[in-house]
Amino acid sequence: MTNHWIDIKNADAILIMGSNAAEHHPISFKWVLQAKDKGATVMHVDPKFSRTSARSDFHVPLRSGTDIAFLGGMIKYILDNEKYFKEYVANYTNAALVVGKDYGFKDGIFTGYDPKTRSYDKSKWGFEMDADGVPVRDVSLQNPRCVFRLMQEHYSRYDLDTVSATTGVSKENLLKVYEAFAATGRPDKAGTVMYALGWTQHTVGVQNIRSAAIIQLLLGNIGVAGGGINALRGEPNVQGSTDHTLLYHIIPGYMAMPHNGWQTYDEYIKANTPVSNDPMSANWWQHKPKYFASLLKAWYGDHATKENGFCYELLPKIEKGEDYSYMFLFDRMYQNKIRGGIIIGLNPMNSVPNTNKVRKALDNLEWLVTSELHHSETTDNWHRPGVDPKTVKTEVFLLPSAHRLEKEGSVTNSGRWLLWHYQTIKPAFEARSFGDLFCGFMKRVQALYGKEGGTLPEAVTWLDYPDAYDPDDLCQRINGRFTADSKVGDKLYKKGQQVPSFTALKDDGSTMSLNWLYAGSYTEEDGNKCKRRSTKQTEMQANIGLFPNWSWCWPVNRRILYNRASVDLNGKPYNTAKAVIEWKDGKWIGDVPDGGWPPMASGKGKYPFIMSKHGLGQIFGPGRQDGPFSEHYEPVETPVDSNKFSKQLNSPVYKFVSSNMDKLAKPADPKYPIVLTTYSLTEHWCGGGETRNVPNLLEAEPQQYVEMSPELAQEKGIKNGDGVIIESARGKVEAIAMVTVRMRPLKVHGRIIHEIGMPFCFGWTTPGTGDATNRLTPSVGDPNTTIPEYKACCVNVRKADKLTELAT
Ligand SMILES: Nc1nc2c(c(=O)[nH]1)N[C@H]1C(S)=C(S)[C@@H](COP(=O)(O)OP(=O)(O)OC[C@H]3O[C@@H](n4cnc5c(=O)[nH]c(N)nc54)[C@H](O)[C@@H]3O)O[C@H]1N2
Ligand SMILES: Nc1nc2c(c(=O)[nH]1)N[C@H]1C(S)=C(S)[C@@H](COP(=O)(O)OP(=O)(O)OC[C@H]3O[C@@H](n4cnc5c(=O)[nH]c(N)nc54)[C@H](O)[C@@H]3O)O[C@H]1N2
Ligand SMILES: [Mo]
Repeated sequence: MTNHWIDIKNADAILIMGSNAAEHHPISFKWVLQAKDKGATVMHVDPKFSRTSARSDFHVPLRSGTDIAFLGGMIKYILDNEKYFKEYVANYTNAALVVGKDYGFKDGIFTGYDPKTRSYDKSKWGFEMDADGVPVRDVSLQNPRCVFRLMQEHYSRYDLDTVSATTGVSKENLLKVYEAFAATGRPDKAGTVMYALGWTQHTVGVQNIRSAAIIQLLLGNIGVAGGGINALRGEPNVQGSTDHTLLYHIIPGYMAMPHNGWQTYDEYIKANTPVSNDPMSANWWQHKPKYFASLLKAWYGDHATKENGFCYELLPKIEKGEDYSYMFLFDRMYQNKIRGGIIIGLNPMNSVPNTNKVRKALDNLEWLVTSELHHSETTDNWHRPGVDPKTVKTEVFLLPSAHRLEKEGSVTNSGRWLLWHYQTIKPAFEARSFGDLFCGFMKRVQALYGKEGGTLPEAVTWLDYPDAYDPDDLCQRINGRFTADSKVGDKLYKKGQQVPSFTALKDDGSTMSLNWLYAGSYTEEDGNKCKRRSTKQTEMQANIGLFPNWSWCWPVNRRILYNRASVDLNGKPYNTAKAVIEWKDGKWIGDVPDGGWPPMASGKGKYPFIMSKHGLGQIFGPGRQDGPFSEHYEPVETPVDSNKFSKQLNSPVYKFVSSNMDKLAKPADPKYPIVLTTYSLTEHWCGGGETRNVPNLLEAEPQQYVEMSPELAQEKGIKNGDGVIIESARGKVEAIAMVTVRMRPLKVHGRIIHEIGMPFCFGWTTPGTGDATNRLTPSVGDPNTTIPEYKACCVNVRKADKLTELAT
């Protein structure tokens, strides 16, 4: 989230799109309803009517996978009707920058596309630079090559008729949302966007969010109270796990994963440290070497020195351009290229797409280590239905895990707040927390490498790994310490003391930190700030509910990111009634500003979007794999055979794996004419591995079902409660028909398209409940993130003669 949970109450308009916030993020809804009570308009744009829709002012159904068409139409509406916040757009976004001559867009493809590699050469999307290497700007927005004009041209195709025919949303409904949300393009109004998987789980997932970013920048809604782009994060600590990187392509603090193209420390630093010649741009990532060197110091301790590149060369490096995310990992496993693995804290045999394939892939492992609370479809894959256990060679180790109530540590919520999670009771018997398990495990691996050597043993033996898991010590290391006596301002810090902030981190080896973004969370002065529970705040802070002394949030306890965009060039808040910061008597008051520079009018200020190279909000986003502007493409499996916006049907760069089990339906395939979307349930948790073992939750939602409209049910001769079979190009799933007006038939390309919806929480280890919905979904993903397209694929549905998976 750019903002935080409480801040939602400050919104004048709330667009909930691609999330079922009331059911899956109930904490958010307390604040949504407070805003609504004060007059905010709450809108839910979603294929399915849910409890979120019920509490919104209105629900607008759309066809899954058409959000860019919907949002592109909103961009056009804002531009045509001059609803945008002109001063903000000109001063704080890159609308005024002039784009280089190489950029162009034709027939649905941006310049720089290579059909052989299915990828773009992003250097074609650069800005024009002046003689000093500073981007050329035209704040009058008249230059025909400036971002503003190119955006106008790009989205001119997104007229109401075309958008309506693509999305299945009536023109009246489109206008209802556009008008209500665009009304926040005034300095004294704010609109917020709340999204989750309905936007991300698509082959155009990142561009869905880019569309929202463009809208929010046009309306001046970033950096302000009640505004922002707010990702409602999923698993309880998914924000923390992203920050500390349970991902293959980044390392803690959002720095790139080393690959074989960067063999030395210097090569890594050169490739990853952006340079800006613009004196107005803070270009914050110029400090990356300090954060990276401190991270290496935290990993390799005294072994890491400036002379040996802080042991950079010991780090394992991925192959440049390779994808190591689930879809690709399981594909490698399917191809017999992986011998063993550790799967802890997830149940991929239920939650990964094309489950029939991944279940088979897992059979190829010689050994598998799991740690669980229960038996799951993953731990027990070797004796799944239809498989003779004697034919499966995998040796499975199932270690008992401590439950979260038996663990202690920090949890980071969607608003980037760090909260301390206290242990309630000690783990029973041999159950261990992940930290405990891994400390013991790594110590043994280190001892083995110490004794037996091997290839590059120092990579393991030199790691500064704690002897035992101690969450308090780990939080201190995450914050970072001085590794030599150091001075910050007038204050002397001793070696071993905590760094006060990331501004104290150095690239000379005198500091270590496991995550620069968390520096400041555990200091000498204040101790562990995750534990802070003070409601003390100034009147200005209380006015918008900042609560700066309750927990701590990254970065530097800034509660609203990019908040210098909430003030004018003189530092005066655009919206005085809900000011976030203000320049008063020579200093900033309110929230922690994005850098302490004086206001821009002083001539000594900096642009507010300090994390982007040019300091400006990116309406034109040249860093993405699939284009600098968003563009509607159909999902990879689509019920239509053309794209009304261009000749290009699907994203030209979406990711996929191909094997004999990765079949896809053809566009408008008559065998699979119905759109399927999938989602979580209030009563279960994700793949259900945990909640199916909780009797009262299972009683509340006992069986696999499929939601379908009465119109579709009638067409197919299906009655509410009937057993049905849903079939895709990859598999079949049994379900009970839930015939409901919550799903609506939609008029798309001049004909009726049906969409159905299914939860994905049921699995065979809980007898009679049904089995994985993901046996239907395809292994295709977003080109930037490889998140699978769980939210849109094509299927058919028919009445079942007999059910085998479901108890009747
Ligand atoms: N009770 C409960 N809470 C949970 C979870 C749980 O399993 N149970 N899971 C947690 C996790 S890990 C996560 S990631 C989050 C998920 O939170 P959400 O993303 O809110 O949940 P989902 O149910 O996956 O999907 C959200 C909505 O997207 C809609 N949708 C589907 N396709 C599209 C589309 O193309 N466009 C648009 N606009 N909408 C679409 C669905 O109809 C659904 O209403 O919830 C978290 N909270
Ligand atoms: N079709 C479809 N598929 C989806 C999605 C969708 O919307 N549609 N959503 C996707 C999303 S957003 C997510 S996050 C994934 C979730 O996918 P998974 O992460 O695979 O699902 P969970 O059911 O949360 O699995 C967690 C497992 O960990 C166990 N567990 C719980 N606590 C602990 C613990 O403290 N220690 C250990 N060792 N184990 C524990 C539980 O018993 C459970 O078996 O699913 C994805 N898959
Ligand atoms: Mo999630």
